[in-house]
Amino acid sequence: AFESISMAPTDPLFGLMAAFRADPSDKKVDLGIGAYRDDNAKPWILPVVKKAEEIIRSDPSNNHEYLPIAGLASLTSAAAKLVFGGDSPAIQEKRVASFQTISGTGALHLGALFLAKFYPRGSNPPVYLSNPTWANHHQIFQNVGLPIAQYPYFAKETCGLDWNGLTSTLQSAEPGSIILLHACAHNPTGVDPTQAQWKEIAEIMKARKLFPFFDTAYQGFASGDLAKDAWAIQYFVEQGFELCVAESFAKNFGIYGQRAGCFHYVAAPGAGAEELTKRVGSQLAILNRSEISNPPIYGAKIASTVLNDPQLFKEWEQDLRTMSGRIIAMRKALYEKLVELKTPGTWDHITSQIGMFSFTGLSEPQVLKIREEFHIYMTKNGRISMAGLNSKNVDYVASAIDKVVRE
Ligand code: PLP
Ligand code: TYF
Repeated sequence: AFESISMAPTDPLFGLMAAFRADPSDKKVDLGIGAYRDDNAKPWILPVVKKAEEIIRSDPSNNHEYLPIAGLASLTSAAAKLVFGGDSPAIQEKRVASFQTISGTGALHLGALFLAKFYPRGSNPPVYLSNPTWANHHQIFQNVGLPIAQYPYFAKETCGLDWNGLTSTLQSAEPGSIILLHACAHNPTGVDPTQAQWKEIAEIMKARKLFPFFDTAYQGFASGDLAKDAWAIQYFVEQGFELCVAESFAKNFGIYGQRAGCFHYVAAPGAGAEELTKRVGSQLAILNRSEISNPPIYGAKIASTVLNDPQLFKEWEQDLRTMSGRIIAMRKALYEKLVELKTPGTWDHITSQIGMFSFTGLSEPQVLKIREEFHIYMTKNGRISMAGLNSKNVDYVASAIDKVVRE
């Protein structure tokens, strides 16, 4: 049946990881994948996660049974409080439907599927993705048959936000269009709108009747402050939007492979909101059941144990500050070394960008050259994962950048 099937390209990011592993050089540096590494370039199990695992294992009632379709209730309720705030009126008014998913990717997929099936498709308005965005966004929304459009996001000249491009595109977007927004620590650029800019974005979206879908994969990981990293979402909820959120616990708990995440639907305030949320939830349950039956239990228990215990929660915040603090220190070290070397160009964006990634501004030929000559691996668009930098390799990376920029 599949004689004419074409060969799909390999995933560029996973290809980059494989090329790094195959490189025998002892100088090699992995700035590819967005996963946290400690100062010895090793994966880091958060101390609070180790504690939570001990608690789970020593609980005599622990088992490996199936979770309900909507997932672990103690996780989904704590996850909602984490993104929307502990005293969120939306939660109090019971207009939030929360489902545990296969990490952030699964949350995006459940949301995309729900939108493809139930969002009013009158004139078939598109889902707008930022340009650039996390490459998987394109596939996730395309795979459920939704039309894709893009809004400009990154200004090459400044390595900052393309504010005019962004706002003029939203202003001319067809009413009803769905706008995918990165809540914080934009992947791949590391560029976030300011709070004043978020307010303007909300104003335009309200006036143009655009539908927000937030992707939050870096809460607490970006600034080290959980509330600050959720500010944009909480502002939009406060403004009365009906919206969706895809929440990942991969990065902020360092439980990547456990696939813990949540999808949230929030109804606009007003009469009937609670009843509408129940109906939406009933349909989400059918979708989750047909896609995954029920979500995985172990990562959910880890996150739930930490989120529901005030003492562990405090320790988690400390671990988040350890990760975000090390990344911010590496940004500063890289910047200072480039300045010291008088590397041609401006490098302020290295320290003004936020989160796991930095868009260096290096061109594709420069990226390939730095890989061949210096064994430093980054994605072709010049994105580096800051977590791959450490006190032992940052000077080496800076001098390699310096050399390819001068060539
Ligand atoms: N969204 C963005 C922007 C991401 O960068 C990521 C991970 O890199 C995700 C979502 C979801 O990742 P996961 O499915 O591992 O939670
Ligand atoms: O580095 C990035 O941008 C991510 C990494 O399930 C990643 O794409 C890898 C696997 C996954 C989610 C994210």
